[in-house]
Amino acid sequence: MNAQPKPALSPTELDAFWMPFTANRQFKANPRLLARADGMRYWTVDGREVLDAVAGLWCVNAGHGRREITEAVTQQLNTMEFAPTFQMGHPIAFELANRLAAIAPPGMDRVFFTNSGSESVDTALKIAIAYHRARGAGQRTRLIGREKGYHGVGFGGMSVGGMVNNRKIFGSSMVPGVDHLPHTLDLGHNAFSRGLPHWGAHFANELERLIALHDASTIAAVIVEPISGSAGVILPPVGYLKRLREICDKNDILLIFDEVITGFGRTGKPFAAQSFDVTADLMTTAKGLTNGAVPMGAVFAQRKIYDALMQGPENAIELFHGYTYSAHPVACAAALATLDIYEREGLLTRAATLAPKWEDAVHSLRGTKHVIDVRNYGLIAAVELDSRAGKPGARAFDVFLKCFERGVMVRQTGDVIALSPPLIIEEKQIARIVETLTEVIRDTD
Ligand code: PXG
Repeated sequence: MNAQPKPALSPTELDAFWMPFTANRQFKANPRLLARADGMRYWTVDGREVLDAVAGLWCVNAGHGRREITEAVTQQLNTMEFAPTFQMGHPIAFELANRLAAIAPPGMDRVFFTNSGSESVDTALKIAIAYHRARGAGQRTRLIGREKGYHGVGFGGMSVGGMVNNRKIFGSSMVPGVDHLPHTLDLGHNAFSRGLPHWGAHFANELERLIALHDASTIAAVIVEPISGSAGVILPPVGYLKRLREICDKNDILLIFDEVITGFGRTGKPFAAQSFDVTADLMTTAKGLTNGAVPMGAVFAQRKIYDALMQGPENAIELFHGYTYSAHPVACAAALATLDIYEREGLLTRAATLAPKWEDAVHSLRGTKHVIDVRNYGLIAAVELDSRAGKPGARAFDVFLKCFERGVMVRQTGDVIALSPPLIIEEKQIARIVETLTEVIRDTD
């Protein structure tokens, strides 16, 4: 099926939209415009088909154009387009929270709704601080993130994040009292590991060093992505997350897993916490929650956290936090329809079934010119290229462009090509992605 070609936009028509995380001038000189999507594919405005190897931006886990979601959203818009959730409620918000609690890691059965991953992160950080205060430990306000971490772009998420370009120009505006663990990427020890690397669990012990420096009594929470996405797919060494959990437990520090990209089936279980058998105290999600169809995020909390905050007079608001669009009815309808699809089609565990084929396919890139590492887990992979002298990121950007020209959409970050296809992917499409990538890398200087 071909999309109807649409007239191209003239250069001046591209001016007004200040594009996010984009080289605006470069893009506008040679725009890549998408017009339509279905299943595993996009079509460009000029009708060219592009295989989606990144689920949009790690969010369209059930593939594009899911009619059930469209219908649920349409029906909700026709019934009640908006309802407040401050001192009011609407039934499907409660239904969705219950459905999410049922697939969550053990004990995480309280759900706070947001509209994005960034809002989920800032919400979780605030809940962590409020929790300690409610228990009489109001001095626990320090937050610990990790180098190369990405937790969105709010002030809280930026501060605990560890990607230099996202931080350096806002340096003096960071949330105070934040420190960072070292990242766990080490090509010297772990290049071309299949699945989780076996070397590096000891990086978790750095948390003890930070505790010795700041004292546990000042630390509210540690936030990490179980698998980092934006920094170029960094996997936790075997035993690393368990060790973090132990140190947090010993010191009464909350552990927050940022599962914005790992949530909803990406790792082969509903959440990475379940794949790695480590449960956090708070868990941030977004993206796959609605299959990307409507913006929505959700923070999952252990019941003990919710209960600790349910104190004071009954008429008192317990947590002064929330968004006009928390549990927006249209987003709730999209999320419920999405969960129905995930469950009916077994998508929350399909990545585990496909993972061995995916792993073999992506590791076939080992030995290709420029390739210095391949990393994978579930339906995630990264191919790291050596950088051109003095031009970090340039080679991978060329690869990204050429893949797009040859009909495959990948993501580039630094000199890493990241892959995170919709969970409905078929084996022949895995082969197509890897063949295209191999050819393109071979053809790139
Ligand atoms: N936490 C994590 C772990 C994320 O990956 C966010 C928070 C922020 O979510 P919002 O919805 O506010 O953007 C993210 C977002 C990429 C890529 O290609 C990753 C994200 C966004 C855009 C691109 O790796 N992650």
